Amino acid sequence: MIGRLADAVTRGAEGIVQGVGEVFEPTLRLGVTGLSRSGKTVFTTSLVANLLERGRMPGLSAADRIEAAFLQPQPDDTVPRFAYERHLADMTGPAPRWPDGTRATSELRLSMRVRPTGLLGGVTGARVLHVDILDYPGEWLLDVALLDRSWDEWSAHVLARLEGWPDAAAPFLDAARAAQAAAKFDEPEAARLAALYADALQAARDAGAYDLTPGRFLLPGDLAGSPALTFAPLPPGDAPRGSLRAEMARRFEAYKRGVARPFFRDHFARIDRQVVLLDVLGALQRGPRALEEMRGAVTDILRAFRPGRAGWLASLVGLKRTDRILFAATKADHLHHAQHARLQAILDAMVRDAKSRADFAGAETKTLALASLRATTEEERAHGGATVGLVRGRLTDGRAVSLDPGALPGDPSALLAAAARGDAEWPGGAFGVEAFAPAPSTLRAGSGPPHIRLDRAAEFLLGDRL
Ligand SMILES: Nc1nc2c(ncn2[C@@H]2O[C@H](COP(=O)(O)OP(=O)(O)OP(=O)(O)O)[C@@H](O)[C@H]2O)c(=O)[nH]1
Ligand SMILES: [Mg+2]
Repeated sequence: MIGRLADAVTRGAEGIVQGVGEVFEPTLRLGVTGLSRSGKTVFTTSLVANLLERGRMPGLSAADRIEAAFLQPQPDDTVPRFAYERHLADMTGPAPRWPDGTRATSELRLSMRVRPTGLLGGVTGARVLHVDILDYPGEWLLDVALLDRSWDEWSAHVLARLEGWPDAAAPFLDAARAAQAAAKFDEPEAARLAALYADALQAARDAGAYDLTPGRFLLPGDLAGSPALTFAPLPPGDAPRGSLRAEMARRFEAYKRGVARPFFRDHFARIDRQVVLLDVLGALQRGPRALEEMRGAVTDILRAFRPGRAGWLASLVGLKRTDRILFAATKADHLHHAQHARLQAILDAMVRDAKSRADFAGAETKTLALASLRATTEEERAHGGATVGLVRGRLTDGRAVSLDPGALPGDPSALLAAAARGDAEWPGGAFGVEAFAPAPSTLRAGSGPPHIRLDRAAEFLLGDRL
């Protein structure tokens, strides 16, 4: 309780200081949210590059009023800086490659000097807007699902979830059922169960599961091996003092208090605008169950954030109200543009559902199909009297190919229904998406890397504040 109060007090004081500064130089905190591999790091890198060099941003209406854009030291001295230059060089150089999965949080501040519009323009001179962006491992986002659960609730929830992935979880589930949890605590036994649990989470994730906590078990960062990460869920039963079950429960609480809550408090508190990235194509490829898992995970995350109002997470860590939220289906360059409307329609249907379950009151939302870094070009070919839209690019194994990615279904509700039923296959057969590598040497003077609709995303997220 005292910890919570102290948090609230420091947040309050910060708010005042920031409030005074904001009169002169407004700051916009952009939350780039998404499960692991959804495309956060690529999005952040390409957005920044395309705001620094605006040649490919016709959809950003304020683009010609931006007199200068530059990177500045970020406000939080204790968070590593986002390795923007390295990521950009990796993705756009002569032998381009995608960035590695993110293993820790990092932050970047982009500042733009903007000429105001209208009559005041000549009088007041240019203004500066700072945009702060945070990058983090997507796995850690899943922890919103454990913050409001007690040890017993959490254990019951994850054990029930793991029952649904028997191939992945059998060794752990057997061990958890056999454990002498009311007996005296023993560190090697705790470590053994924790290791089996971490393996089960990893295997279930590889099979398409999303709602798996704690996120740090999938990606420990610098906490690997610490007691806060050495616990596992156990079936209900007695928990006498000093028992294995009592100590596991204590460590779970320590994880919530010392790891999960500070992460959300420090990084999600003052978010003004959110972009939620979804690898819808990846989930389609993995099948109905993966799509349902993704929809469920996004719904949970949004319910915690309750973007329009302050949700339960806000009462816990002091979130600010987010007034705009963009949902983006990433990697749209895998499809010919004729299919983009269908990708967006599938995303629309998923989000509509999340919206009806989360409370969006007061937050403006939008959906887009985009590619942060366009790795393909398009071509049309005559085939049997019809024209087929192909995408051409280099696969990650180096082969140059022209592919017909096929058509997405026109009726998203049939897809979502198959997902909700837990069908093993899609009604119209499987979707295949090949992994393209970024195209070599894509940077031109005055322009950022090639993209699809990143300018529209920027317009929605930042346009009114420029
Ligand atoms: N073709 C294409 N692939 C993309 C694009 N953006 C991301 N990808 C693919 O998606 C992968 C994951 O992208 P990241 O930006 O690293 O994902 P992330 O959300 O930062 O993932 P974590 O750091 O693990 O949470 C990349 O390695 C690419 O293979 C895109 O615009 N086009
Ligand atoms: Mg990343």
